[in-house]
Amino acid sequence: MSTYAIGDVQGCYDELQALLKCIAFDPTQDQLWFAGDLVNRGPKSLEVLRFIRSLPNAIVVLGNHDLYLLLLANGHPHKNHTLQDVLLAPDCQILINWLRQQPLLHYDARLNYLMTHAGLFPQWSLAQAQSYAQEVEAILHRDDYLIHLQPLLGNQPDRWDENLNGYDRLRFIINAFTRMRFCTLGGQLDFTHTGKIGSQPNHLLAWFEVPNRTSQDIPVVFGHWAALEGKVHPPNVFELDTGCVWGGSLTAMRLEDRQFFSVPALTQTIQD
Ligand SMILES: [Mn+2]
Repeated sequence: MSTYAIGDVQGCYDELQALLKCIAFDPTQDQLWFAGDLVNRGPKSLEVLRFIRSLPNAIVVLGNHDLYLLLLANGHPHKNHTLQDVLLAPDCQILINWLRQQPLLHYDARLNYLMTHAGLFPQWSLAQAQSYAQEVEAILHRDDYLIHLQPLLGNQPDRWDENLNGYDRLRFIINAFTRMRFCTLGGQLDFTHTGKIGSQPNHLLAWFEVPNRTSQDIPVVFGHWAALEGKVHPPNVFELDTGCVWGGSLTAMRLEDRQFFSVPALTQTIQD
């Protein structure tokens, strides 16, 4: 039995199937972890959702595009999406209700890996991160989650304070888990810079480069930051988004031995 963590699929269903063939995936033996952003920008989000939901034991954490789909499905406009097939599908609500039950964070104590979409906020311990993720998950699981969804999106506050409350608190938690890339030494999140390390202004660091990160001893698998091209490997930091939807590749990491597997993008899949 092997456990494979897979980066941002973003509707690249054909590449996902090619990747599973490449790793000789056996659904009765192996487990797949998905680092979020299952959908959007690519051509086959509907097929991706149906397939991953059908797997017996897949682990999924939510990414920012997955959260946008929850909003879209409930009538909120979002520009430049490729999610029309999901929205028009007869099983749209089934898929949406499955998606919103997925966590922001997954930690496997046996394997000792943490997975989130964007990473682990430098100031948080594992226990804090787990507890904060659960605060947001509890909202998404509520029958009335819809009325809370829209107020949860935005860029502020960009500094963590344990005393934050209400939507401000939940919004920071969501951003840390699903949108974080660069931040300051003091942990102020930046949502402007999305490029490679070195492309940012001097006062910003990749979240995993902040000195003395609280949880630097915990291996983290994450996606979201395609510009890193999966090439950045400080200790315990494993970025899996290799930009399939941008014409790059789709990558899986076998957690047991840290071996990587990639398949190239089959076509230029970007649609505006
Ligand atoms: Mn993302």
